[in-house]
Amino acid sequence: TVSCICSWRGAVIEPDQSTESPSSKVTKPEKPSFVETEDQKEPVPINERQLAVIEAFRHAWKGYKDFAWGHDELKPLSKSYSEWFGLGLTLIDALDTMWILGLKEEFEEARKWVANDLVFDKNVDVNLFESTIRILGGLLSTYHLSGDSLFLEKAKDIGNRLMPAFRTPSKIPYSDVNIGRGTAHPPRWTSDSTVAEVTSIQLEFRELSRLTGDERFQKAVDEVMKHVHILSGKNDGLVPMFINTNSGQFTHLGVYTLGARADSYYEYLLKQWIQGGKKENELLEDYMRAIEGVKKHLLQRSEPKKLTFVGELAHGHFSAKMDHLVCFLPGTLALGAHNGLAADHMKLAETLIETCYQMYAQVETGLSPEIVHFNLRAQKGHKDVEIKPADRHNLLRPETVESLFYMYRFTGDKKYQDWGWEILQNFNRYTRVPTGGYTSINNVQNPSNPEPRDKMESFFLGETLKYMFLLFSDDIDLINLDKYIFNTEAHPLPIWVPA
Ligand code: DMJ
Repeated sequence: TVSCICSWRGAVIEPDQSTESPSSKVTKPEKPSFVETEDQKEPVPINERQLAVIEAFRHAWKGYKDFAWGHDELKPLSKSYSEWFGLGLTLIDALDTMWILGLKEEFEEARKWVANDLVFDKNVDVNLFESTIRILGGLLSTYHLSGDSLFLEKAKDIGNRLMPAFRTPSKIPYSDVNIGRGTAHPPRWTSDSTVAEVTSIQLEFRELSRLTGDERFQKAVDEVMKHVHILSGKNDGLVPMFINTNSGQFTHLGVYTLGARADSYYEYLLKQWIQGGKKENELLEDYMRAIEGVKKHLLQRSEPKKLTFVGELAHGHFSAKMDHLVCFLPGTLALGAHNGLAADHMKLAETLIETCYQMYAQVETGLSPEIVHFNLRAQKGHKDVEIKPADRHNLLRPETVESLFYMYRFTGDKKYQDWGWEILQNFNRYTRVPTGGYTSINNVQNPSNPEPRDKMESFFLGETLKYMFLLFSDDIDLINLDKYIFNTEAHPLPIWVPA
C-alpha cells in the first residue's frame, strides 16, 4: 500500500551523519533498516501523478526482469538485451530510484543480484566516465540512502579498478579502462579524451575518498580540475570539447557548445563547489565565468516565439543548433541561484526551461528530438523549432524533466509539474512497449509510427523516472537539495557541509 511505501523509504542516513568514517557509522544491516528516526516527520502521501510514475517504473522493470535481468540494457521489442560493459548497468542505475519510489520488493531482489552476481573482476573495457557516473555514483547513493555497507564495498571495488585510467603522461585520464587487467587506454583512433568526461567524475571520486579515508581518489580528480582551471584555449570560460592525454592541452580549438562533450563540465563546476561546502573558489570562478561566456557568445532568440536558446560557436560562427542535452542548464542555473549566486541566473533558467519545454510541445509526438535548430528569421508557417532527419530520435533522455524538477522545487510554480506530466503521458503514448519496458524511438515527428529503436537506456530508470517522481512530489525532504547534490546520472550524494 501507499503508506507502507512511505515509511519504508523513510529510513535514510542523514548525510551529515555520514561524514564519519564508515566503520564508526555504518551498522551493517543486511537490508535497509525500518527504524524511524526521532526527527522524522509524518510521511507526505504519494499523489496520483507519483503513482503513475511508479506504474511506469514497474512496467519498465517488468521488461528488464523478464528479458534482460543482470544485463546492461533491455531490448524491449526483441525481448532480449544488449551488453555494453556487461555489469548489469540498468539494475545498478535503478537501485536508488527504487529506494526513492519505495519499491521495496524490487529493491531487495536487485540487492541480492548485487550481492551474489555483480563481479568487477572481469576482462572488459569500460568507459571511465560512464561507469563512474552510473555504477560508482549509483552504488554510492544507494549506500547513503539504504545504509547498507554492501554498496560501499562494491563502490570501493569499482573505484579502485578505475584508477589505472589516471596513469597518463598528463594525468588527464584515458577514456577506457580494463577493470580486470588494470590497464587503460584512449580510443583507438586518438589520444584525446572528452572534456566533459574527464571533468564529470569528480563528485563520485571525491565522495569515495571521504568515505574510505583514501585520498588517492580525490587527488586524482582534483588534479584534473586544477589543470583545466589554468589551461589556455578557453573562450570567456567556455571550453573546447577535447583534451589530449599526452600533452594535457585542449585540442580541436575554437568549437564551443553546452551540449555533447562539454555539458557536464559546467554542471560539475557548480556541483563540486556545493558538495565541498562552497569553499573551493576556483570552481566557482570558472562556473561564473562560463555562464558569462554563455550569455556573451551562445544566447540568441528564435522566431516567431522569441525563445531564448543556447546555440554553438564554431570558429567565430554562431550556429542555432541546440542538443537536448543542453536542457540540464536551466536546472543547474536554478541550483546556483538557490545557493546564493546571481539572481539573473534564475531569470535565465526560467526562460531556458520554457525553450526546453517548447522542444517537446512544438513536435508532433510531444517528445523532443535529440537536436533542434532554431529559426532566427520569421517565416510564414514555420515554428521556432526545426528538426533535421538525422536528429529526430528520442532516447528517453532526462535533461528537461531534471530541470523541471529543480524549477518546481525552487519556485513552487505548478506549471512545471504540468509540463512534466504532459511529457510522461507522451512517453507512455509513444515509447511504451506492451510486453514490458520503454523504447527509444527514431522519429518524434510521426505519431502513427514513431519507429521504435528497441532499446531502453539505463538512464530512463536512473534519471528520467526518478526526476519525474521528485517533480510531482511536494515533499522537499524527499532528497532535500540543501543536503544532497545529484551527480550527472541523478544519483544523490551528500553535501559535505549541509546548509
Ligand atoms: C546520462 O548518462 C547523463 O545524464 C549524462 O550527463 C548525459 N547523458 C545521459 C542522459 O542523457
